[in-house]
Amino acid sequence: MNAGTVICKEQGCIVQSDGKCLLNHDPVESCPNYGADVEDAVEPDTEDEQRSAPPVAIWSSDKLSTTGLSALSRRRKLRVVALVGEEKVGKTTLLTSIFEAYCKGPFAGLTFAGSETLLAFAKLHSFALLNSGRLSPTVPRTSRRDPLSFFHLALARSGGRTIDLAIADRSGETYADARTSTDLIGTLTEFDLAERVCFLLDGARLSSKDDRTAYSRNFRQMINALNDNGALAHAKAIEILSTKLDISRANEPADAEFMMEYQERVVTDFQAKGLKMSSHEVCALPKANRMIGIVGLEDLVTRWTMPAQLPDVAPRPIVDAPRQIDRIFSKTA
Ligand SMILES: Nc1nc2c(ncn2[C@@H]2O[C@H](COP(=O)(O)OP(=O)(O)OP(=O)(O)O)[C@@H](O)[C@H]2O)c(=O)[nH]1
Ligand SMILES: [Mg+2]
Repeated sequence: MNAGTVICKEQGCIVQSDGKCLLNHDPVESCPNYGADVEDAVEPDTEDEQRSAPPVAIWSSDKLSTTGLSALSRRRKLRVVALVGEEKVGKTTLLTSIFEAYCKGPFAGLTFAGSETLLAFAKLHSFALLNSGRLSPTVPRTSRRDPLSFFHLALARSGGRTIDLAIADRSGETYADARTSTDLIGTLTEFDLAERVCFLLDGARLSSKDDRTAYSRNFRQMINALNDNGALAHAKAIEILSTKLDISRANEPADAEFMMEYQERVVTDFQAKGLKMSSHEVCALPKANRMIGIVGLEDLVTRWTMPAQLPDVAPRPIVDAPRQIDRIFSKTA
């Protein structure tokens, strides 16, 4: 106990220093003034004042909520990427693999320059480490109860310019629900924030003869539902990322052909509907065949961090302009 802390209400009693009751109570605890609430009786010292000051928020470095993201977006210019797909397609694994690539050093021509969600990344990454005691690397399932969360990565180019990525992750069940109950689509705020939407297509399920019919129908249905309800209207780019190449490549060539054709058909159909869609293959965690290695991650990071296209500000020629200068300009333009 601090020698200066007053513990008795009786004026002039210094029991806290000499251990004796001024009113001669023995033991001192039997004195009605001893240990009474002395807060009002004494002037708060600076330490007490500091203790009663409002708490200072410390950045937890855990995953960001939508509110946290909006606070960060006031400090940094963020590029938001939404990872969309049904459960166990590999959304969380993909973002963990990107983080892991930067743990090893520069990747895709960029260097790790910080993260506001370092703890969240480290928590996921720990499941892939040998000292986790697991026989095979994994990530924990994203629960339906978990709200939408964002992971932040600041990546620096050699020239010094930094690009801030915010990658959105949520449970696959929520997307599966939104596919059938389209009134839920309005609650999926990632589509309002994301400039890039990535639909993850499970290569393992698509290349399996048993699963592919229902799965390929559901996948299209999800994009259709989101598009028809305006969720994809803000996206500048939409990607189909077919995952788990290590499993799909192990299947027969006819299955691989089916996958390729399916992806091409989906891209062509949605491009015809006006979506800026492209398709790519990724393998973020080649558990089934390590020989395949990590595939498509470098290209993916390059696309996500590509310099933004500058808007075309060249003046448009004016047809049948009344002014001579405009007519000359329309000939040269
Ligand atoms: N073989 C293989 N397995 C993978 C790959 N990517 C992810 N997985 C596995 O697929 C399972 C699901 O991966 P998650 O990243 O949790 O999938 P998710 O889309 O986040 O799933 P939810 O959290 O349920 O929405 C895990 O066991 C991963 O280890 C891959 O490229 N190859
Ligand atoms: Mg997940």
